[in-house]
Amino acid sequence: MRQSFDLFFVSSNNHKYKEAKIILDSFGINLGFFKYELEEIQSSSLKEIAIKKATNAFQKYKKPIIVEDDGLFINSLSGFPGPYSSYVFKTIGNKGILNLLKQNRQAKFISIISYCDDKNSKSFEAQIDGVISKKQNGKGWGYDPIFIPKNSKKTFSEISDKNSLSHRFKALKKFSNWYLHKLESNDQ
Ligand code: ITT
Repeated sequence: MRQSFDLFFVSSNNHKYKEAKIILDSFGINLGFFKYELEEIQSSSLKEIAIKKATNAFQKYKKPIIVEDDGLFINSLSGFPGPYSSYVFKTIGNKGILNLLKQNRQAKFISIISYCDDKNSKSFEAQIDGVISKKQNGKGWGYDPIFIPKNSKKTFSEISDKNSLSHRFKALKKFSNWYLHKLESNDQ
């Protein structure tokens, strides 16, 4: 039997979808997946990149969709890798990042969730502060083995509650508040 979804997540990244699905399930939103690598514009603004990805995704699938653009911003590297996080992970990876850092290890993850349908285009931004660990700890995906969220001693890879405190959780929570309200108003 085919399942029917309220909303679709468009991304090339299975990890992002899996986390988004768990988070939105907890708000009662049933999230489907279109696995597709959307073209990314060159921009220093995550929001601009996310909005463009969302518009393109809606034009392609003609269904209510969300996309997400993330960046890891490291203070002592003036915000690098920021909007280039995906490319930097694929090239120098966590080892390369660790080699670049000295004392100041402050960093933050930012998530932008962009929604698009035939009437609306909306974006929601959230961040989580933290530090970059001295070595890789745990077996998570992406930068999880080197990112320690504020008030924790463990990396994202080592904690069990990442999905209730991450940048993704916070941005999706803002999105859900808006989206569920929109559905309610449409029903009246
Ligand atoms: P899209 O197809 O959705 O664009 P992507 O992997 O290219 O997938 P981004 O452009 O948003 O996604 O890249 C951000 C990169 O930052 C991503 O590839 C990961 O390496 C990393 N990243 C983002 N969120 C993360 C998280 O929660 N934990 C670990 N790494 C994360």
